[in-house]
Amino acid sequence: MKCDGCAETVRGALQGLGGVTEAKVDHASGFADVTYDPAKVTSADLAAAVEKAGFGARPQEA
Ligand SMILES: [Cu+2]
Repeated sequence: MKCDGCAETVRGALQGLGGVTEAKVDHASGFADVTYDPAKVTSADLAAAVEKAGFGARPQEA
């Protein structure tokens, strides 16, 4: 991710998933902070959505 536009693309991809209540993406650090319902969506689903949007992702549990 290089700019806010990228962060916004990733944020939109994450928030488009069912079960995601909040997604915060910081292009400077490269981290996304996602609040989601684990009964509806998994971290692997989140990573897949980010990859589909054209970015790399590596799930990291809080
Ligand atoms: Cu960008």
